[in-house]
Amino acid sequence: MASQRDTSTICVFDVDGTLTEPRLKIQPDMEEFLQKLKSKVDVALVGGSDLVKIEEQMQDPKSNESVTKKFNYVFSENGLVAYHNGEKVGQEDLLNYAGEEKLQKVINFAMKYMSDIKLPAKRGTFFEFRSSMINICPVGRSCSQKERLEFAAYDKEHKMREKFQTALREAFPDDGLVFAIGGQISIDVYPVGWDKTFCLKFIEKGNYKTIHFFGDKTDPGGNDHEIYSDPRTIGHKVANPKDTIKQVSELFFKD
Ligand code: M1P
Repeated sequence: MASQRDTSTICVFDVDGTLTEPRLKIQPDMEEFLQKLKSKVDVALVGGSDLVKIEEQMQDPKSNESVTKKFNYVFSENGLVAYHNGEKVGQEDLLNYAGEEKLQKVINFAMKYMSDIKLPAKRGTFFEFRSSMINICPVGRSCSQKERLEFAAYDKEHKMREKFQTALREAFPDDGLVFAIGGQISIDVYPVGWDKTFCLKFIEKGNYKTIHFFGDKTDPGGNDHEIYSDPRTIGHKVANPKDTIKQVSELFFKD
C-alpha cells in the first residue's frame, strides 16, 4: 500500500548550489526527485534571486507552467516576494523601507570600492536594484558563464567578496543593513530581518510540525545561515545538488 502523505512536514530548499548549480538550470534527475518528494511532503523554494531568475532555472522546458504553481510555496528575494500555491501573498519594497539617502550612500561607497579593485574581467550591470534587495556584483552580472567561473575561482583564492563585505560592514555599522554572500559572484544588501527567515512567517501559517531547510551557504555571512540556524527549522547543510538528493533520500526514502 502506498504510504500516506505527511502533511505536517515541509521541506524548504535554497535554489543555487542546492537544487541547481549556481545560476544554471535544474537537471532532469533533480526535477524527477522533487516530483517524487512532493508526493510525500509539502515543498517550498527560497532563493536570494528574483523570480525571473528562479523561473529560468527551475522551469520544466516541456511546460510553460510557472514555478510558483509547481510548489506549495515559492519565495524569491529571500521571501520578500512570496507565492503560495501560485498566488502572490507578499511583496516588500526596499526603497520605501530604507529610503533613497541610505541606499545611495551604500551604492556610492560600493562604486568607489569596485573602481579600485583589479579583477580578471569586469563587464556590465554592477548593481541590480530588486524590489527587496540590492545585488552588487564586482565582475558585472552581464559576464559570460566562463567569466563567472573565472571570477568565482579568483574570489576563492583572493577573498575579494569577503574583503568587500567587511568594508561594507565597517562603513555602515549602524544602518540596519545586512551584506550577505549569496551566490558565486555577488553580494546581497537588504535590511536586517529580510534574510531567508522572512519566509517562515508564511510557512508558519501552514501549522507544520517539522520544517526542514536545505542550503549550501549556511556558514555565518552566507545567505542561508539565518534560516539554517533558526530554532523553527531543522537545518541541513548540503555540498551540491547531488548531496541534496542523498540527504533528502536518507530522510524520506530509506526503505
Ligand atoms: O544563490 C542565490 C544568489 O544567486 C545569485 O548570486 P550570484 O549571481 O552571485 O551567483 C544572485 O541572484 C544573488 O542575489 C542570490 O543571493
